[in-house]
Amino acid sequence: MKDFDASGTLASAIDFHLAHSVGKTPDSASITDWRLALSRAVRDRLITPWFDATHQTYAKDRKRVYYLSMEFLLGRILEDAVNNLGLEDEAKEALAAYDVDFVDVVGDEPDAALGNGGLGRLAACFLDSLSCLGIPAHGYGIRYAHGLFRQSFEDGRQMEMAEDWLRHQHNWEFERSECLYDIGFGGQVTENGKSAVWTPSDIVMAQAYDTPVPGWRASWTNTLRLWSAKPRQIFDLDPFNRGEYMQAAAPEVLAETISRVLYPDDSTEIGKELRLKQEFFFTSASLQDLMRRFLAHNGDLRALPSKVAIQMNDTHPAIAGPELIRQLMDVHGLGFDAAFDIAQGTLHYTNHTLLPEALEAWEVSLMGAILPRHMQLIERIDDRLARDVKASETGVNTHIVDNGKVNMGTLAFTCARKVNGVSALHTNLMKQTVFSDLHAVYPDRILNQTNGVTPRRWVHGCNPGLRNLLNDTIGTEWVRDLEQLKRIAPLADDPDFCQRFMAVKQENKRRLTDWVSDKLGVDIAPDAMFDIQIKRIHEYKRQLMNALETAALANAIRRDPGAAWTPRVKFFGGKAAPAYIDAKNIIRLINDIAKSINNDPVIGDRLKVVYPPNYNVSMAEILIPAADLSEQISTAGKEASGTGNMKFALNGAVTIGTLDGANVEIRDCVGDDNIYIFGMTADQVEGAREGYVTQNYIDQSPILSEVIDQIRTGFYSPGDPTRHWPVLEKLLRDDYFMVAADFDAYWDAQRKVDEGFADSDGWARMAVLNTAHSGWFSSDRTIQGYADDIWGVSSLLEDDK
Ligand code: 9GP
Repeated sequence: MKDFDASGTLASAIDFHLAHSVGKTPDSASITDWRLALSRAVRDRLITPWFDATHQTYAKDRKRVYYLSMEFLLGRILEDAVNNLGLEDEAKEALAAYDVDFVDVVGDEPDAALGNGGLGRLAACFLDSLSCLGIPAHGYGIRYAHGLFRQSFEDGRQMEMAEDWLRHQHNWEFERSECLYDIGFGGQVTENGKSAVWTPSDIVMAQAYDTPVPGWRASWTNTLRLWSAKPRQIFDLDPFNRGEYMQAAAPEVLAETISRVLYPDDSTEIGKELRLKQEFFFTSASLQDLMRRFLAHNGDLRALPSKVAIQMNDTHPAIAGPELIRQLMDVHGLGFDAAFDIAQGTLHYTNHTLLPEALEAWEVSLMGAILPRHMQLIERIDDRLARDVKASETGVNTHIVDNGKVNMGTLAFTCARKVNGVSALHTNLMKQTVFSDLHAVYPDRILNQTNGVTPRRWVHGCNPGLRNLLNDTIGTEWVRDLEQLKRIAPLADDPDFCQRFMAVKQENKRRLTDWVSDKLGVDIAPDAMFDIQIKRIHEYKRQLMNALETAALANAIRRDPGAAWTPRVKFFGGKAAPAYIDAKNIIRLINDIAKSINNDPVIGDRLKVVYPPNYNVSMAEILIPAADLSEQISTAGKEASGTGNMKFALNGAVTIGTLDGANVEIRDCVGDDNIYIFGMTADQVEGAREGYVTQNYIDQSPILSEVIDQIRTGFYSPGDPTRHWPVLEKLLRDDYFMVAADFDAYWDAQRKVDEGFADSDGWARMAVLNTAHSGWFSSDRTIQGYADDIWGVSSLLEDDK
């Protein structure tokens, strides 16, 4: 392949782009201008490996992976690319020559917040690992004009503002104005001899934008293709000529609404028409695109499953089943059974939650109105399921269309060759609960792939001190082979190594301390234990339990300030879905508790509470390396996996957690002595439901009772004593996530943590062992598992060995 890097240093490329792409001279350039110039210069370096990977994929005609996801929570891209390409020193030096700080430049980039939380960030880690492993793959998603909302606090209340990541030029993507597909909605289906003809009433176009995704040192580079909705007709000239400008722009507005904004709900779905349109929009465009690519080289549609593996990330792209069948039947002329078999051989489905409210189900009437042809096909797929159910002689009763709703989980399961959960516990619960009937009918379909995180961003990028220590101690291979971290395990008994490891932690804590003082004006002591819970605010994640424990600890300190308290700073971070009132009430309570504690001179530095607004990927990159304690305290059985828990352990934080999701595997890896496990197991949680009375648990716990009374009497909201009653009312009426039942166990575990942290040598040992035994949680391992057990694909890098 021709080398497009051309010659020249990164410095000369930055100079070139500052002038030619940004149109500025160094003396007039702002930080944003420098960022844009650096981004262009770095992107240039990706072109050769990108073309090369594409060329090899076509030349070798091997099976490809298509990862369909409504969300890709990428965060910042520039610094990650610089790291991947090994350009950090060069970039720093080039900018320093103009007195420009690299950290300021990369920090200027807005997060690409095209996701809500764990599911979207997992997809981003998977993209990184697919490239790192050299597996030919495309990510497919939506190019939302506005990502996840920006959060601020006003008097402790969450306020939401539209996010605007595309306001400045977005320098990573390539607009493909020629790559367009029609996406239909509504209309009629007529029978035309053998086949059906769907005539949509509305058509929008999906236009592609491509972002290269480099693997480590760009040895392989895949593509993230995001779809943006465009009108078929720019505007209506007749109304425009009459001066009716709003009406003239109506087609444009209507179309662009589809890709305008990310739905801000995490783990809960609301049956909104626009959401269904978004799902179909990106799924149909992606399937049309991959079929075009496949057909350019293969005449035989039956070969599709041997050349293409499609992964449906949650049920959001579950319409892929009927849509692929529709394309195979209505566009390519296959019969239903042949089309179903091909689709089912090609599609796979990952389930990410068992929470009933998050399992998508669309009204048949809505589905029929928006996608009439698909509704017909869903009924045929349901007949196929009925046939298999009957043949299985299991006596189970399961349908896709039930009670006037299309159950998207059942649809995705029926149309998929393999279905996976995201941690061992979650996969077992899938088999026992939500999918037990389908599991009985298709016993070989469900398997587990425990989630993972990319070590490139989550250690190498965000924790330079640890990166350097690891490089000095075990060499650099751990970046691509995280199991190498095991080699530091024996050093947990080496005081010198432990001291260096904790010096890195201390430096990260100092960085965070400065950041908190700068951004929030709160002074914290870097020697205190940094105890961090960062994730979406949701009742099942139990930030409320953490807040109540914080208030209880403050009471204990006030009672006996002279005791030997282990100083703590409790960090909270996370957004609540704008319509999730109970979660927003919890945010306000946390902020009020923080205000009261932080201003109490009796408590002083023994306890501080910090809740920075607008938690996002970039903030996680500052918080996680500085954590001593990782809070993973969800009600057992409710958190499918978690990935934050893995990032913390990898960066040497010790977990306090329940036996939920991947915490179970973290415990198995790091060992019982290096984690604080408390609370009910998933079985015990279900066992405790019958006859559960919150008040009984409160009555049995003087510590919890005191805090509840304080909240009731307005201790934390003196000017407005009833402010937090809704939180109490919900807790007493419906403590579904069993905060009260687990509270005392949590309190006791926290006191053990206090003792553990006070023993600094013992704590250092635990911290080192957490990092040493986190190799299993690399997303490279996860992706290798998908490649071997689900997709049947292999690395193209292997060919060169
Ligand atoms: O809640 C799960 C989280 O536990 C998991 O780590 C993540 C990635 O698998 O997916 C989350 N699920 C969702 O966001 C919605 O299904």
